[in-house]
Amino acid sequence: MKPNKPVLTEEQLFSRQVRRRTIISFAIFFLLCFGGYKLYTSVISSPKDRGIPKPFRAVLESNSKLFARGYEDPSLTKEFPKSIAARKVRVNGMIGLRDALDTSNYFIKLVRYSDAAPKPADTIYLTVNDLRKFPKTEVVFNFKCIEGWSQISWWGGVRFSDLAKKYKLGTKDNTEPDPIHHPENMLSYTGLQTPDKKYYVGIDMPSMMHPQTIICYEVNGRPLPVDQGAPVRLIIPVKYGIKHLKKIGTIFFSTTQPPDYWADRGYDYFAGL
Ligand SMILES: Nc1nc2c(c(=O)[nH]1)N[C@H]1C(S)=C(S)[C@@H](COP(=O)(O)O)O[C@H]1N2
Ligand SMILES: [Mo]
Repeated sequence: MKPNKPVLTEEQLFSRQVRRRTIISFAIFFLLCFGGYKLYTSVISSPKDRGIPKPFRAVLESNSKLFARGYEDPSLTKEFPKSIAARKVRVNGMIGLRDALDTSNYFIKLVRYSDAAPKPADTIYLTVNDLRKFPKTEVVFNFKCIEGWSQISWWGGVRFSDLAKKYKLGTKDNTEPDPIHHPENMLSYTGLQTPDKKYYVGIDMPSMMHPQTIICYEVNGRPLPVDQGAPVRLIIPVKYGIKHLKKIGTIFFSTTQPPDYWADRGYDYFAGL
């Protein structure tokens, strides 16, 4: 008869298990150390590419690609895809929108600058159809109201700077504006008013000439509704909502700050973002 295998006590079983696990842990630890060491030596001794080991060069290059793609012109307001623009665009502020206007027979008045006006300043009258003849510029940006809400919305119209070039606006001598080469010839401000003059804003000329500033006749690809400023409004993404005057009646130019509805009531004149 064979002797029975000795029966292990619970304590013996437990310490055997601990021993086994300790050995496995150490084995994994040494394997990882060895792997790390191998990786290190293989990277260090790998062929070089312009002075540094190839794997380092690869990481460097993928980083630089990432940052090249992420670069954005800091003078432009961030834009978004149309697909995420709000379908129902929020309406806020109805000052100057009350009187019914015949939008089919609507003219924006562009008043040319004339200092101290010995002769009356000349005025250009534009219809929405005139504006539609210019290249359309669209902007999808986060519209921010000073009251604390914001919304990504999509607007279309004509760049104010395109109008200014065509009609020679915004300069002291009524020649074509060239803010980069002849900043001294630029007037300092543009003023805008609703047809009833109840809402009015003043805009510094650099913001007015900004490439994302548009004389806007569309929202979500359709003509502006009345409460959004039909037939034309200002969209000026570098400013808070208070400056985006709805229902433009008159646009004029000045060396001094034009009156501004919310600045008159204690808000910052520039309301920049
Ligand atoms: N004519 C006119 N334009 C206006 C206002 C206004 O009361 N009257 N409110 C301003 C303010 S405070 C904001 S936030 C925006 C709102 O534009 P929305 O109604 O298209 O959202 O319009 C601005 N333009
Ligand atoms: Mo606002």
